[in-house]
Amino acid sequence: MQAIRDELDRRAIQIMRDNDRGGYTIPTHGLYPYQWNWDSAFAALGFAAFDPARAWREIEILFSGQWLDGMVPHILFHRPDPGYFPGPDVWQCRGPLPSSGITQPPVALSFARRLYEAAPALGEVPVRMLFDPMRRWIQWFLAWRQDRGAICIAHPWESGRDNAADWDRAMAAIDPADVGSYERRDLDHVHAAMRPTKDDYDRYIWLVQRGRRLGWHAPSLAVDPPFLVADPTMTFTLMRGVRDLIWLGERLGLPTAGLMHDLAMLEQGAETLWNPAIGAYDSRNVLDGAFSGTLSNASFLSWYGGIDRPELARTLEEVMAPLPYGVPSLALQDERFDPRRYWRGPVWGVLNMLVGMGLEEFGHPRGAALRAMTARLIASHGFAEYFDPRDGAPAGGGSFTWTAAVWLAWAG
Ligand code: 9YW
Repeated sequence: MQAIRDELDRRAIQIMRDNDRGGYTIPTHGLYPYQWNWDSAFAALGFAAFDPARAWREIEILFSGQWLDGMVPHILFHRPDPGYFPGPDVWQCRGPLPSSGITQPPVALSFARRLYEAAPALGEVPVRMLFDPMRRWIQWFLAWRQDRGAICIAHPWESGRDNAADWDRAMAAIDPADVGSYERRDLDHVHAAMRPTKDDYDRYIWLVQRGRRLGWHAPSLAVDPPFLVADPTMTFTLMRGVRDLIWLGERLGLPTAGLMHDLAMLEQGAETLWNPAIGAYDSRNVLDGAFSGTLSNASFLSWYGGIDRPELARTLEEVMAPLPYGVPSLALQDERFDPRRYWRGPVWGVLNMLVGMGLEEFGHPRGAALRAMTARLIASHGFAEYFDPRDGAPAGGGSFTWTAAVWLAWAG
């Protein structure tokens, strides 16, 4: 048993090293050749297991792409690579580094606390340097992505759950007829049955074109937004991030004024995402007020955010009962369930980890069970991007950084 664990540790470390581009890590070779925001935060946790200084470097480079208004982009295009679409020429953003014009779930805020706790002497200088940039990112979310205290996405890519069923109705309201022609590159790397559809991509690109037209100027983008959905992923990861920043600030004597108020607002916002019809947290379309009626893996992030809710534990039991490897990105019972298509059914190590960590912190036995399931999944099926939730078959890209990181930081 120990020999198997050691071998998996070795392979995970090798994947992290192979995907290291000198201070930042790509998610996987080929399909995703740049630095992605939340992938990088997971990568930092993975590095922390064997190279803590390198872990901080990952977060520092991520924040070196922060915009003047506080946003930390979802992709940093450090070096041109024609293998990914849409690249920097399509986004046309003017941050300090070439980047996308949207953000991703701010797990980096919380993982910074974890890095610090693991090695306080090493972490003190980076935390002091990053504290103000982290606060400014939080303020950016509250200024430009907030509705009734819940945090919204202005593009499906922002949630990190690109083609989740949560966005179906909000996406259907967009008419992308004038999107023009473009060439997808993801289908050169992965079978179309595992990827978002053309209808999805037309709308993803149409939203990018709108952002570009408006110069990625936040106040202009906020006028008549064509897509705005309050999302449990964003709301709970930011809530957790604010809690962890308060903890760091108190520990190091850094200014936390205002953060308690932000936290209270996010807690109220989370209430607006509780959908009694499904007994879980749900996405809410800000433009028409309707819930999406979707039980996803993000529906169970409230423990990670710091909120325990007994009804939710019952719903989680029902969703996990028929499946061996954890929380699916869409419940098996949902008629839209599609076991290989990205965020419409597959199980993802990173989401298992966030849900599981939250449950463990509240002492729910399900947390340890989820950790064991994730370990079994990776041990039997490798370090894939994501997995079929029924039998664990690997899917999407291979040798994936965040799956390696989940093994090193939590499951293994
Ligand atoms: C895209 C890199 C990213 C992840 C997202 C995932 C996918 C595709 O891959 O996004 O083109 O941005 O949905 O969560 O960060 O692994």
